[in-house]
Amino acid sequence: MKKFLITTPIYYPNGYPHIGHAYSSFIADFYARYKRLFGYDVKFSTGNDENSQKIVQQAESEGKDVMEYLNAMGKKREDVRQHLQISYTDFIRTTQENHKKLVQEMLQKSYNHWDIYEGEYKGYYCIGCEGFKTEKDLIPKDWEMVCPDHLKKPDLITEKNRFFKLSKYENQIKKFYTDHPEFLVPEYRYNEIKSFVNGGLIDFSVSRETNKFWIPLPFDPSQVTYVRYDALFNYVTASKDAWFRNEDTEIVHVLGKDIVKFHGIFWPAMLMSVQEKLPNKEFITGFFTVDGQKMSKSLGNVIDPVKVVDDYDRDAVIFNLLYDVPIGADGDFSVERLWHLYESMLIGWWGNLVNRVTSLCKKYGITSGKFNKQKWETFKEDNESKLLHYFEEWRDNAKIEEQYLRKAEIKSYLDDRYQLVQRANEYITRAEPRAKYKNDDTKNEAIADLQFLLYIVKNIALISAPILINGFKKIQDIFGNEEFGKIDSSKNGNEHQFKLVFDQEDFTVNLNPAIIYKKKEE
Ligand code: ME8
Repeated sequence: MKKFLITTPIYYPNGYPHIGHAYSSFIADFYARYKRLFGYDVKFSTGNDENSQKIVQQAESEGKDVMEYLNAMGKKREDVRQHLQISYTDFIRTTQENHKKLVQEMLQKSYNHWDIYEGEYKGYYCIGCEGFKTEKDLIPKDWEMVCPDHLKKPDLITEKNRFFKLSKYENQIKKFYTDHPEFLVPEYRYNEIKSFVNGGLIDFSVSRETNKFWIPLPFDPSQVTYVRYDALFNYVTASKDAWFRNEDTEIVHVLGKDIVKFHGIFWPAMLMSVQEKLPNKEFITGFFTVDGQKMSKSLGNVIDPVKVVDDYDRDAVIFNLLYDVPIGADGDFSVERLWHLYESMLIGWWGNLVNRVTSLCKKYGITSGKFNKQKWETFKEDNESKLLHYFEEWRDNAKIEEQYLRKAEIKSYLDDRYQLVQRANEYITRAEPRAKYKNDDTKNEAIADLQFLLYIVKNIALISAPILINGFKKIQDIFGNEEFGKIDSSKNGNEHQFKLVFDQEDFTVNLNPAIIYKKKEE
């Protein structure tokens, strides 16, 4: 079985996750579910980045013991991700023993390859970024030079550090980029990274002497790893077997534009140094603002994903985030927009279609869905949806991969799916099954149209299975078809079921019509 590993960044647990954190997790979740349905053995890792100075500060400011604080946050975040139905298989906390051990192993390997050396670091360190800064990284504010992201003056430090020889890998990295033209998506981010590398790479610090809480270097226990080094290796901790031992594993990282240099440049070099396999792909997301402003505690505009999922539906939130913004671009989140999309697209188009078709079928005692070649030709006519052309051969995963997934074109996947939904709505309006059913001459035609529409609804629902997961579950209940009811995108091993149901051109139903998305009371 082909193996697939998808990851989210591991988030700093110095606060509660917001809608931006949910965004990257939702994207990874879509991929994990999709790949499971198409027969991959999926590992999906996420977690908390705990070896960070700002966590120590946060715990201290709350008067808590650091480990106690981390345990509470770890539990809270895992609960949030479960609440959002993120189908991860591994939740990594970087204070866990196997991670520490692995990081030490990796450091030792790089050290043995002469890639880590001692030096003195004199310069700025921004705790917000957990990163070293040069003068040219800073911007002026109130007569001081500050970090552009955190608007705080970084600490000026002088200390003994160990450095990683990034410069040694410059040519190898360039070659890797040439050999893997689609490694980083979207392309404009890849171009930025390439031109950064063309500007010349300088070695970076991987350890500090200050904090005794972090992971000691095996070859110099007076030093502890710098968080950017240890955090990246969480991906290996999560998947040691799949990653290390299986050359065929497809590895995909999802991350935000804020950490693209670490993932696009440092990470490949670190892996080259320890002679491990490199990821196949990195999807770089943009950032969300809220009502046009950066999310911040002081502005009080931080969106809690749990609350919006409870207020609307998980399907509405994921749909809003992925439908409105192509992967890579920045976006804006607003509750008005969420409400609008929920009402118009989920309830108006999709929910209504399912309800119209299944209620009429139930009313007229129809107990089967049927494909019909002639009706299919009418349905297809003038339809622009690319998905339509793949609809007939949906099980040909390669085409969908090629068209949508390879370049993270999730927005167009949803757009094209919506064209099918619209088409089906138009079809039922034009077919006038209610009127035709009343007339003996046209009654059979009405029945055939509705049977055909049941087939269409079934397959559009299957296309939505990895994304509109709550609606999908409800449709499974409505259909009352045993095989259909068994499909579950949160678990490996469903592919036979999925194919079987997709291919069913004549199937029985035991309809139990219900509303899939409830109107929200204002
Ligand atoms: O950087 N819009 O953790 P972090 C969209 N621990 N996505 C957002 C976002 C927003 N407004 N805000 C955050 C770290 N994100 C490190 C990562 S990985 C080895 C170490 C998402 O808690 C986005 O994916 O600051 C970003 O890369 C990630 O959260 C950063 O989370």
